[in-house]
Amino acid sequence: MLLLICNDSGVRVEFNMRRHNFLMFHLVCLFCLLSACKGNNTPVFSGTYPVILNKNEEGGTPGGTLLHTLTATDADINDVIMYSCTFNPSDSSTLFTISSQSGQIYTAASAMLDYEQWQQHDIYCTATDGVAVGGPVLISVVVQNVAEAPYFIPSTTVQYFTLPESPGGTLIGHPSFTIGDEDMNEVHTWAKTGSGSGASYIYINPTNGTITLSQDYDRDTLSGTMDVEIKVTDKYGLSAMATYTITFTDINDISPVFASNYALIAGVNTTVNTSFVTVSATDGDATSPNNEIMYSIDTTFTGGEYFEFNGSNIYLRYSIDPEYGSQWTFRILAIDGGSPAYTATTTVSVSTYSSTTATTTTESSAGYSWFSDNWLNVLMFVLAGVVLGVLIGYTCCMCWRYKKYGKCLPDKGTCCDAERPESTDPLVLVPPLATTLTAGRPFKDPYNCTPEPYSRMGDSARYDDVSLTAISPDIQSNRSML
Ligand SMILES: [Ca+2]
Ligand SMILES: [Ca+2]
Ligand SMILES: [Ca+2]
Ligand SMILES: [Ca+2]
Repeated sequence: MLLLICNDSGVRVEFNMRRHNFLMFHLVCLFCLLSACKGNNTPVFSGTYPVILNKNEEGGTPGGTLLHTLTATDADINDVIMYSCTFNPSDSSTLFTISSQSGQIYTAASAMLDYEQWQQHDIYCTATDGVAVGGPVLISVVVQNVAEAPYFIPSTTVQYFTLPESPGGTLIGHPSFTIGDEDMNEVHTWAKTGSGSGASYIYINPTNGTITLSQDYDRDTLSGTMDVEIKVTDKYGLSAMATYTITFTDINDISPVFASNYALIAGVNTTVNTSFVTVSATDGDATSPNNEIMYSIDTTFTGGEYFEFNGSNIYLRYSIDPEYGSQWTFRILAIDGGSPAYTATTTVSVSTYSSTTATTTTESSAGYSWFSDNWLNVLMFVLAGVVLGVLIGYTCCMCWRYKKYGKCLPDKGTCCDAERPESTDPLVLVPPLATTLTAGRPFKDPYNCTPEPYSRMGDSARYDDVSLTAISPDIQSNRSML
C-alpha cells in the first residue's frame, strides 16, 4: 500500500507488504475483465428480414395462429438467447403473443385482426444473450380485407308497422333499426324478396329502406294484416333479411245504407203498441264502431200523434182514424259509430186504408211493398180497365143508336133475327129513300129494318135506282139480307 507521509522533513512515500497484495488483486481483476470481453459473441438472426406476412382479417386468421418463428444464433454455445419485440402501432401488442425463449409469434387467442382498424402491424424483435443484443429485425403483418355481411342494429328479424287503411303512395314508415357493416365505404341496397302476402302492395326505397303503399289498401275488403320480406345487400353481395309485418286499421270511410225507402199501409185494425215496421241499414266498414248503426227519427216529422220510434222499430201509438189524416211521411236516420260519423236517411210513408179485416202492413223485400210490386195487382188492374172500356163503348153505341134511330136497340122479334113471312104486303118507303124512287107504289119495310141503301147479291143495280115494281119481288126474296 502506498502511503503519503507528511512531516517536518517533507513528503515521503512508503510501501509495505499489505500494499503489494492490494496491487496484485487489481491486476488480476483487470486481466479477468479483459479476458471476458474478448470471448462473448452477439446473437445473430438467421433468415431474411424484413418478413412480410399477408393475413386475412377476422376469422381468416383465428386467434392462436402461429405467424412467425424468430431464429438467432450465438457463437457462444453456452449463451441463452432471449427474444423480445416492440410494436407499431403500440396497440398492436394486444393482438400478438411472443415467446421469449422460442421466438414464436402468435395471434393472441382473444383477439383477431381487423382490416377496418389497422391495415398493418410492424413487429420489431431483438435477441440477446444477456450481454449483447442482436437485431432488431422487422416482421410486418399486412391485414387483408375480408367482405363482411351487413346486420341490423339492434339485431332483429321482424319489423312491425301499423297505419290506417290508405291509398297508394302512403308512407308506411322507416325501419327502427340501422344497418351495421364492418366493411369500409359500404353501399347498401334495399329490396323486397317477392315473398310474403303483401309483396304486391309494398314499394321499398332501394337506398334508405323506407316503405310505401304501391296501391290502395282497403281494410273493408282485405284481412288487415300482411307481411313482406326485405333484404339489405352490400357491395359484395352479402345480405341480411327481415320481415316487415304491416297492420292496417279500419277507418270510418263508408256511410250506412238503407235498403230502400219504406212505403207502408196501416189500417184501423193495425195493432197498437207493437212494432209497426223495423227499419234496417247496413254499413260496409270492417270493424266496430265504424259499422255500428244507431237509428233515430227526424224530429221534424209529422204524425207524432200516431207513430213512435224506438231502436229500429216504428210503433203505432193509437188506432188510426182516417178522419184525422190519411198520409204521413217522416225520415229515419241511420248514424254509424265512427268519428266523424256518417248518416244515411230513408223516408217512411204511411197511408191508411179503412178495411175492417186487414190488420198489418204490407211487407216488401225490405219489409213492405208498393202496390205495383205484386203482379196480381197489376193483372187485375188491367182486366178492370178492359171491362170498363167495353162498358163505355157499349154505352156510347147505345147513345148513338138512340140519337140516330130514336131507340137504343132494335125491336125484339123483328128485322134480321126473325123469320120473315112470304108476303106481298105493301112496302112503304119512308124518307129519304122514298124520294129516290120515282115509280111504283109506296114502300115500307114491315119489319122496320134499316132502309139503308145496299147492293143486291149478284146485281150491281142499287136498290134506290130500280123501279118499285121491279124491286119488290127482290126485296121479298132477299129479306134475309136486310
Ligand atoms: Ca360488408
Ligand atoms: Ca372487412
Ligand atoms: Ca261507417
Ligand atoms: Ca273502413
